[in-house]
Amino acid sequence: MTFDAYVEARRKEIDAALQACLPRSPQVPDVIAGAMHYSLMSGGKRLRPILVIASAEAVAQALGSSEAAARDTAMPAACAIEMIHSYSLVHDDLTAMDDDDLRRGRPTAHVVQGEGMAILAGDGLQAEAFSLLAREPQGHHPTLITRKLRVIALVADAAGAAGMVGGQAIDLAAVKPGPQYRPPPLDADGLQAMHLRKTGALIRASVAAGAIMAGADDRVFAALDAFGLEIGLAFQIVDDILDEEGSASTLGKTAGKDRAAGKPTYPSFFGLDESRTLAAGCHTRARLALERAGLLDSRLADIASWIIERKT
Ligand code: GRG
Repeated sequence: MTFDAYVEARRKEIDAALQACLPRSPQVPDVIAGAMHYSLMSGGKRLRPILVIASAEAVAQALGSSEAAARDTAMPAACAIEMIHSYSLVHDDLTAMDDDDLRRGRPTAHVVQGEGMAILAGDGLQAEAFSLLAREPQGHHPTLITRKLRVIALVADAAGAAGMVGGQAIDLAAVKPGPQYRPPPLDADGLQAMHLRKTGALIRASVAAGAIMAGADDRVFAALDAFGLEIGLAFQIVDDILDEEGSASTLGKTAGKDRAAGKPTYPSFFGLDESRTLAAGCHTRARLALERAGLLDSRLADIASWIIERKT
């Protein structure tokens, strides 16, 4: 199967699983079910859930176990992480944050539903994600329960103040400092730390969650976690580059916003050429990590190239 066909197949499975696990009326009021559906089912790349699944498949490959079974076991984590990602985009687009009116080529949630309902849709998606992680896959076997608990803690850390929320807070404080709080300007290390948290943490957690659900041993887990860290950082460096170079029609969101807002980004610190070199360095280290796990021939290697060569 070509890589494009692989991505298409996984996307279809993930979209079907997301559709099936979204809460609906009468379990939840129609109005919030619709708002959550609008943002979750709006055709994103599904990079993070594909990473969860590909990581689980890679571990199954290393263990000589069933890749199909690994996919099924990892699917709830894949859906939960996509729900958290979607919530973060809804909240990031709010006027109090990045103030954007275009996302995935469509009007943003608060433009369609109003600011308050968009906040609630994000809150609902986040809570639903953790409910799903706790519920699925069902079973009482201690190994399964241990893996699920590990994933819940890992995803909570990646999504919370130590991860995505923390990174977003650094970003927000740099662009819109509070009336009583003005942080010191970021240096290059601060920029990297912000990116590792804001975007990197959830991507890293995607790889780790798939590995845990598929039963990776400590050696393979450590290598995959190092891989996740590198591609998480690379993703945000490439995103910064695309924001400078892209157009709204290709990106599906407003282009050139970072520079206009005076945001700290890789191109604003290092210029475009050096930013590309830094992303390539992450790619090299990511591949070395895969090599350590004996997984250089897995789909994870293709996904790393996809991130680096991304045009939209
Ligand atoms: C609001 C707590 C909170 C966090 C927001 C990640 C983030 C933190 C905000 C997103 C801001 C942003 C656009 C960052 C650039 C990197 C990024 C996450 C891009 C969007 O991810 P893609 O390209 O989106 O995977 P799709 O639409 O394909 O899912």
